Amino acid sequence: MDVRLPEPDELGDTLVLHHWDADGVASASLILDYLGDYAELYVPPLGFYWLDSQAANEIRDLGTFDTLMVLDMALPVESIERAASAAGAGRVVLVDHHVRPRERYPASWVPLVDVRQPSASWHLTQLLGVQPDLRSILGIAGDLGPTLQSHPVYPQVIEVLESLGIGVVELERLAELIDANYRVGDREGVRDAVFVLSRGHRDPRSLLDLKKWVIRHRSAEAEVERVVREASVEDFGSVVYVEFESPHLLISTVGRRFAWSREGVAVLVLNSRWRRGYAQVYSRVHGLDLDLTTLAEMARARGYRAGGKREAVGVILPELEAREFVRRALDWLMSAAREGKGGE
Ligand SMILES: [Mn+2]
Repeated sequence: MDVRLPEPDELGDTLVLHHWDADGVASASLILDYLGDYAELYVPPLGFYWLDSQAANEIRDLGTFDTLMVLDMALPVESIERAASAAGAGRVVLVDHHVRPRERYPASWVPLVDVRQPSASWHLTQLLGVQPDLRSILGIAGDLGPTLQSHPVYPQVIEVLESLGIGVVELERLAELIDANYRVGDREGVRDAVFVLSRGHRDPRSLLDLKKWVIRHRSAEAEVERVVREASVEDFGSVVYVEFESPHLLISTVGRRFAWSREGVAVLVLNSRWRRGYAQVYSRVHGLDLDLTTLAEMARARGYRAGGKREAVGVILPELEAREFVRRALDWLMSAAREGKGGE
């Protein structure tokens, strides 16, 4: 396939819709270098992997664009169509590294999707043909987390770090500081982080001391501690059920904490009151051979948004239907864990 990133004058006025995490923020900052004044940024409602009519209205309010560019987000095709139509954009460009369900894109779209890339920021650096900088590797650190050092791209990350005079620990800390904006639910903060990075990426040390990020990060961590302390926990042996309430995006952090605290366990977590009438459900196995994608299918069959992989899945569903779904999910997990290989 011979698809390339169109030149700025081919793209024209471009609305850049980007993911809220460190990779999305870093990628948005990189594209600003390329598009300059032709770009406007849009951060979708945090934590929702689809666009509703409210999002479409927000996009409409931003004006009219020639191109919609979607960075680092595998939104459903209908959501992207909805955004493009709200923006009046005739062209759609996808820059991404997520695995997507088998779907066909309209012929006018430019899908620059490469699932072998460690991050959208690294992918974009190559598409732009520029020297990798802090932003190129920030997305990698954010997305790969603790697996960064065993990834084939690691030597190239080190090279960039050496040129900047910082180490891996500082890079990981910086990705965490950027992520703190979305974790506390600060959408403006996510958008602002793009500009902060654009101004400060040559001086990473100054970013590490940025007070607003440090404070948000501390409050995100404090909320995880509170939730872990106050959650109601039911221990069924190989299945653990955890329930709490928080407006923060932290369910996967909490789920990992519980899952990694013992061997051979399936954890089911419910955030019973999240945002806008929605609850979140998250499940993760650790040292237990269970395929959780079945849970995601159960959720989708009920019309809920769900995604994930074999070892971890997430579901967003109406608050009022959450307990009923959780009961069914627990039933399934218990019988699957009993039949599974957990008892060896
Ligand atoms: Mn990414």
